[in-house]
Amino acid sequence: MIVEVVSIFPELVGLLDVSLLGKARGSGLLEVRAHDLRDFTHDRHRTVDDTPYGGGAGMVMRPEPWGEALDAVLADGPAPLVVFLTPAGERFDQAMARRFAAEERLVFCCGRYEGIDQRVIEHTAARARVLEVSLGDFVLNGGEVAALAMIEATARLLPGVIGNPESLTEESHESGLLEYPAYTKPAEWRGLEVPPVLRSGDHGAVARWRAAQSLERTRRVRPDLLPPEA
Ligand code: JDQ
Repeated sequence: MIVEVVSIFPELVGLLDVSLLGKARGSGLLEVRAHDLRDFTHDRHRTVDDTPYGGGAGMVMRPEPWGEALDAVLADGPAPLVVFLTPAGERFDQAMARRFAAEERLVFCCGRYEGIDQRVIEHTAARARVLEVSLGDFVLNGGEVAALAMIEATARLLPGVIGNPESLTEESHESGLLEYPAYTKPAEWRGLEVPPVLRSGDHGAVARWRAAQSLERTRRVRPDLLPPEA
């Protein structure tokens, strides 16, 4: 998979070099390329923003550098899915991560300030598959951190990136429920015991306990994930 990121902070993409993404990239399963939006400006100050039409606080990203950057990125390679990060987008979730993981090429467009002139999205949608996507219902200062989270969620689904395929299907959000609690040694720590069922050796009892814990936790903290009458 090829992932490209367009941003005024392309150095933030280097954070992906740690963790499992290091493995993914080292093995050639994933290639991440960062593009500096300012390389597509032509004025001495490498200006990317301007005041908003209609008034209001803050600045908006001008369309010309974005148009030129996307001309360059879209000029060659496989037809990508182009993702514009925005708090006003469709919410990212595990199902979307699965769809992203099935793509040959993804392009993440990371705005700053109050966002990108909407004509850039409209123009790009006329020549590529485009999504406007939000990481969640909170406001970041720009798209980069949201893009990094989505790239990490996507990359760990690529075949070969994680050694144990069971660890992907058994975890939170793949089952539709939250994960059951995890424990390791020692069996007693600071007066707190590991639940005895987990040390019983009864695999059926362990599976039932974990399923009950998942359901109880989901009801308590994320009832929105359950079917209406569950
Ligand atoms: C941008 C901004 C609009 C502040 C500029 C570009 N889930 C999520 N939260 N925030 C973002 C995504 C996000 C993505 C791209 C961004 C925020 N900003 C800052 C934009 C209103 C207020």
